[in-house]
Amino acid sequence: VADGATTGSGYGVLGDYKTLNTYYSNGTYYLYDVTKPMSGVIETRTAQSRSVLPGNYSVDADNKFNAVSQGADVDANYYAGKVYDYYKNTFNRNSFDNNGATIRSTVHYSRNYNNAFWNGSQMVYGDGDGVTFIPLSGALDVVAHELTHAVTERTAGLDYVDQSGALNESISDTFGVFLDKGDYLVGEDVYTPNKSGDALRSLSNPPLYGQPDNMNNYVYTTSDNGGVHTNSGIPNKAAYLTMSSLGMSVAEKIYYRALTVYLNPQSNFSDARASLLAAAADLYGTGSTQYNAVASAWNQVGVQ
Ligand code: ASN
Ligand code: ZN
Ligand code: CA
Ligand code: CA
Repeated sequence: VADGATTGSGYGVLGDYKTLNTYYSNGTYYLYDVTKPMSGVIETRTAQSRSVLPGNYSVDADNKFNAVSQGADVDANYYAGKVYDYYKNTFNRNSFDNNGATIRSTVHYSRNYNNAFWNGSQMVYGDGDGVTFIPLSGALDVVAHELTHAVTERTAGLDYVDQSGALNESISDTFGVFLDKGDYLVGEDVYTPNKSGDALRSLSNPPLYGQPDNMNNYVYTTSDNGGVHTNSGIPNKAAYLTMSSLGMSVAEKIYYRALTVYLNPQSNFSDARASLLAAAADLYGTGSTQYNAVASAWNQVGVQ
């Protein structure tokens, strides 16, 4: 049989069945999606519980990725494809670099690793310890969060420290919500498997998970690059207020234009307000209801 694109199947982290774009070569099937209109591919590898990147290709002998241990591999590739499709279909953005770059993920990173990250070249996912997290690629909003770090890096380039870093985090959470429509929570699908209803963060109610939702409560700290995962609650609340007031399809247009046209590496919260207002003015006009909703959202979190 010739090498080439095939269709396989598998089960995700949560046990959900899905069809997969796979690739056949030399008697082996790969989580390697060549079906997108990009020059690169969407591929997934496994670190096999070690910390060496990028690791070995995720493979299967019969194109049925149905072992429980393959759930992380399946979802990393499937959800990376969903995020690619979202940016392409919504903004005509072709991969994180807008030039069709390969989207690579490595799963089963380290042991009991309760995190995921973009390392400047690829996404990396732990399996979690089974108490705080299950394998983190099992959540579309987490995958969207990590891949959006790559988009931010290639566009606004927000420095990962202090207010610009908190904006960087907030942009990733916000696009996670745009992609995983239906809730304002981040990480709920993979967080604390023994406790339902909770999440890593909430955009509608940041204080529920220890984040400020107003400048009055901004946290000054030297840990976490100046509290980037804490102070992101302030722009996250502004994003929630914008989304709930204008709807997702208007809000995502404003956010994407601000990210790609107006924000820069040194942007602070006040600059984010101005960038979103400039984007809203371009799209809908100064003083439009959309423009005024952005201004109101940032007023409510204490950013002028
Ligand atoms: N999961 C974290 C994030 O994407 C990892 C990190 O701190 N960079 O923000
Ligand atoms: Zn992040
Ligand atoms: Ca969510
Ligand atoms: Ca939970």
